[in-house]
Amino acid sequence: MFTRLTKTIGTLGLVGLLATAAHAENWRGWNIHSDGYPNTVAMDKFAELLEEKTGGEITLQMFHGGTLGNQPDGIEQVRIGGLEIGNFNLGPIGPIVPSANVVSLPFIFKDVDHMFRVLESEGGEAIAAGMAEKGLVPLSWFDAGARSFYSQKPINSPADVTGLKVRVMNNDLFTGMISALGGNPSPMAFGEVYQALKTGVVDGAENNWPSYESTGHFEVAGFYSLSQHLIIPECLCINTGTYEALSAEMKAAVKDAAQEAALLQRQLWKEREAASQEKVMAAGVQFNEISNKVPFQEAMASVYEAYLEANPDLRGLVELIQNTD
Ligand code: BDP
Repeated sequence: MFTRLTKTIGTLGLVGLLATAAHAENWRGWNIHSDGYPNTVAMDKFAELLEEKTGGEITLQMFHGGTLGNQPDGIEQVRIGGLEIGNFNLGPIGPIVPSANVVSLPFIFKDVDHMFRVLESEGGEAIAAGMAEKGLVPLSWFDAGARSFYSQKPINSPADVTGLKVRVMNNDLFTGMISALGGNPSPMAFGEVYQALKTGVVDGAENNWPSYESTGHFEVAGFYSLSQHLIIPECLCINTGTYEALSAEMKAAVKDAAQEAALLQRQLWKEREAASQEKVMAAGVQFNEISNKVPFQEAMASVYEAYLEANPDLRGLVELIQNTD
């Protein structure tokens, strides 16, 4: 009896060990971009580093190209824990997290470096805290350059936007922005924009050089006007509950992997921005610098007013960004 019990305990011990090994977590991650895009490469690198740094305790299967649904759905999935990981633009996160929406105010950042300086300051902490409360912990920040308008004619002043149907990401700040320029905003999923431009459902859209190129939008909207009206960061985000359930050691490993992936993304981003611009220009895209952006900036007063009216407590954050060098 005694021997049998010892044996049983021995077997249970082994089973216990196996159970621990099999207890490894398998995460799933959302990404909208196609193969070779800086974010896609960086997310694959993140998966690799995650496994390495957690000693195989955590693995991640990435789903690229928006195969797990459009961006608002992906955000919702990570928020509720249906998925653990996502690379998201803060544009469509803004409607859920008012503090994170500050980065979607047109012309709020002077340039990408200014944006990163803010993210690394207390401004970034306020944004991250707001996101974590709503289910999304940003583990690191990606570069998404500056977004500019493109259509079938050059845009040099707000008057050129008057009457144009322009696709925007889902966020009232962006519909407000187009309306303030006299255009007709059309919020739409990223994957639908090519057809919409091609069939004339919209006259124009706005994005950075790499997305303008990777989606083929340049084939159907051949004038790129350098308005650089939005400089919005992206996050490598994790579901808050998933992150909070980790040990301190695992949290550090996950965070490390995300930081390293972000450094890679930022480096690849710079290279891709130049390569994408070169590619579309070689394909015949006409590109114009906008010599005077002030009328565009001035037209945004109503967008800022609406944001501050809805979020009076965030005036300090807006001013902090405006006062950061
Ligand atoms: C790209 C972002 C992607 C957005 C897309 C869009 O990287 O997250 O979904 O723009 O315009 O630049 O929807």
